[in-house]
Amino acid sequence: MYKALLKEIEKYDTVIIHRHSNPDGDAIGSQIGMKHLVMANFPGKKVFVVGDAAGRYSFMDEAVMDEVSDEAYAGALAIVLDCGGANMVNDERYKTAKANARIDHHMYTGAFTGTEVIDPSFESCCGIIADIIKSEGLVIDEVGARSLFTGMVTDSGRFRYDSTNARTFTLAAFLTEKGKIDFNDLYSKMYAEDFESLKRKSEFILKIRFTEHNVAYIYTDAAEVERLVGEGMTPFGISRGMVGTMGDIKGVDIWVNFTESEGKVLCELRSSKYNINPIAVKYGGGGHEKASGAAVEDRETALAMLADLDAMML
Ligand SMILES: [Mn+2]
Repeated sequence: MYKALLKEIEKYDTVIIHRHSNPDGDAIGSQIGMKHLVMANFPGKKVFVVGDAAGRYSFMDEAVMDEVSDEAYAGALAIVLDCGGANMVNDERYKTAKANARIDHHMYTGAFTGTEVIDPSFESCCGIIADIIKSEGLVIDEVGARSLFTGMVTDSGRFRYDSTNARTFTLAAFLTEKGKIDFNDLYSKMYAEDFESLKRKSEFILKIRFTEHNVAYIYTDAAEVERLVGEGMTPFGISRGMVGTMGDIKGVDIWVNFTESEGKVLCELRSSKYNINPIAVKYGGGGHEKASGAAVEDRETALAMLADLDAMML
């Protein structure tokens, strides 16, 4: 599986690396890591990274995206990272490349590029790339190794979630050595929080409610979203950004964050114990066993989803 991808990279002089919108540490980390994999092992190629701004991961080295012309795609290989579906990819031009490929760790829902390396047993896309480097005997420089390590940390919840296993630590150790990683420096950048955002979180903590069987949820309606957007938040920042406020409540095994946005209700589902993915899929969404999302039509549908989650606790 890895060799087919490396053969593809070999064939093209230009490699353009894509990932999902609203990038997390794994999206940016895998993108920069992949760029350095190509630069270090396939010298002479032009390598670009594209997508929306790195946001809170701007502290990472080389997290500024490239401007790439449409013409550059004509003879290029586009590699899509950390995207479970075609709808997740930022910048659709990956479809116009001479060839395309994908590396991903989300649940497999069908191929949408030419050469695919998909393995949902990995905690992160960065982990797969690290495994490619290690098992194929490739080289990686410090920036590449640090970027990949960062994505492994963020997507594994600092080595906490299910998919964390001995292989995760073996690969993390491999990257630690290659990247000369200073954990204190890296983690303080990764988890630094300004006071405004801390205050914001406290607002959301006060909005937490519970179903009969202890599913925690937050519901933010359109009027509140409008007010919060006026104060500088984004619907995505409310939806994805605030679901974690419910993550460590004693006695709560499932939690969900509902956010009304653009006539729909964004739903972020999480669990520390149960596979909530089938509920997300039932409502047209997807993701991982314990972290999934969907966008449903209205409040009524969102509450039906909440009832389904509550029924899981019976
Ligand atoms: Mn990921």
